Amino acid sequence: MLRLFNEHRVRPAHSLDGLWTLTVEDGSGRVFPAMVPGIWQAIPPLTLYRGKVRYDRTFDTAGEGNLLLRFSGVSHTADVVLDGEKIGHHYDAFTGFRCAVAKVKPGTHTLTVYVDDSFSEASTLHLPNDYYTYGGITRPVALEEIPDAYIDLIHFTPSQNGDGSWTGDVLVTVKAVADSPACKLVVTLADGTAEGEIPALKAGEEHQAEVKLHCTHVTPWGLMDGHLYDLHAQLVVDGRPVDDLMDRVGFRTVTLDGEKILLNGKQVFLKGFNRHEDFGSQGCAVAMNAMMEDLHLMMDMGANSVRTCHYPNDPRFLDLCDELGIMVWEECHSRAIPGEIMRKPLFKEQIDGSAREMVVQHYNHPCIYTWGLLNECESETEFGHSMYSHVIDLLHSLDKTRPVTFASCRFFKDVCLGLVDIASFNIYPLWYTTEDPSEYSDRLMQWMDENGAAGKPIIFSEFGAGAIYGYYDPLYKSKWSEERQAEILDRQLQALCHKERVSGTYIWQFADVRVSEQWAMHRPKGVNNKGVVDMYRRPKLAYKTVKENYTKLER
Ligand code: ADA
Repeated sequence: MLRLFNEHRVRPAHSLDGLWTLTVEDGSGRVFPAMVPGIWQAIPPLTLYRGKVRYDRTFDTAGEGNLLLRFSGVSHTADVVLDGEKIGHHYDAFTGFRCAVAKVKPGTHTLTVYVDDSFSEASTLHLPNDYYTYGGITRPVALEEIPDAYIDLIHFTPSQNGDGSWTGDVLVTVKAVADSPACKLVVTLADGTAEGEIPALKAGEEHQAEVKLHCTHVTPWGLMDGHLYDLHAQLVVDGRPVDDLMDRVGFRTVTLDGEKILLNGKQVFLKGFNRHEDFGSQGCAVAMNAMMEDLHLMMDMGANSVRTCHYPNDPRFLDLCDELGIMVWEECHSRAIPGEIMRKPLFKEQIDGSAREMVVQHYNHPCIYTWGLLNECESETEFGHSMYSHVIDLLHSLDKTRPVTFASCRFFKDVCLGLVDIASFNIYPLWYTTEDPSEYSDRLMQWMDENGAAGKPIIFSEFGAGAIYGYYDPLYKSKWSEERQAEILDRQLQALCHKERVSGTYIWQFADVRVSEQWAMHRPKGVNNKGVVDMYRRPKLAYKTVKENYTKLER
């Protein structure tokens, strides 16, 4: 399943997860059985392979009908072929895509997905970086049987009324894969029901219907107190449901009151971690039990928030955050993109794609409180200001309910803080620099307030230190020792978590992650070792330090 829950009660849906055949497209003719979801780097001869492969599998259909193939994530470029005919293309590992095919004949079908994880002119977001770009069909795949007109998307926007009741604005997008008759829309949520009309549609057309639900007896979604409700949309023809789509939503509002972040009108302080999707030998194809293990570990340390550095996450992880009441800073795919690449026309196309797909696909998650963009990119130049302004405008146009932020590292020269709703900086005092964390953060915040952040919340979106798991040096606490990391994190947390001007802190980082070959020179063992746990979630000494700081923090 692509989600934590079954998205359909009416539409037939089938998982295509499991064993596919992988053929390496390097002229070697090598063939391997490959698990989907999964990374091909988990196949020993392919651990260092970067390039093209093809995945093949068959499936059977009993009668003629329309099919919808849904991919939750392919890393990083996919070309989809059904029975020899190309039906889809997608760039970027971290957002999903779908391919609709009309009037497929009954029988056995061959599905082929060409996957490319190479670094090339065709990729401006997936680059050699301080995280690893894996290769594979890395998130779940589903095959769904759809009528001529089907429900493509439902967006839910909650608002609270003066009497404490809630209103849910629901926008349903219906697409026609073939000419379709008019039908009725029925939407149910909690104790509310609403209906709408969908007109007859021609193949390729789409229609958006808005309905409003009034819900009186609902419990708001809260921090570490997630309350979710099934939002169910159905298409009905002659009294018979012909299609449906279900999501799980929460009644909550995120607002900013000057320097404060409010959840349902109440100020929150975000005690967070930065978390890459990378778990031991599974790479970015993180299984759900591993996602839950990560969340248990973060909650055990007293965290209440996660930053999805530096890309949209697996919807199942967001579903878990929804269920647990964990607040999420999700950001579109970009980490320290070089200026010359940002200036390519292709970059604008690909960053727009990541931002748009992130918001459209993840809009309903109550856990997401802010959209982030362009981590540590060129925010100190006029060109950078125009690019940040463009992406921020796009995010605001797609979602009028959530604030926007980005994590800067352009100290004392950033020119984009005036563009955002929440001002955020990544700092590494005592690791990359020698400044005292408290003095440095005070000086930086004063500068921020003089340069666009005044009257806005401030978040320290990254801080931390490296430690090689198992390297102890109790006497000298030398660099890369676990003792040094614990000491630095303690001083950083003591400095940042107690300042009134600060609305949130995100430790860099939750777990060690593999980095690109090109970064390995700067990263012992080819790993970013700033995790509080290692790649296999074995706690370092800093685990206890973080737990003492976050669990004792009453804000
Ligand atoms: C930056 C960057 C992170 C990571 C970190 C580090 O702040 O945003 O992705 O590279 O530095 O470990 O140095």
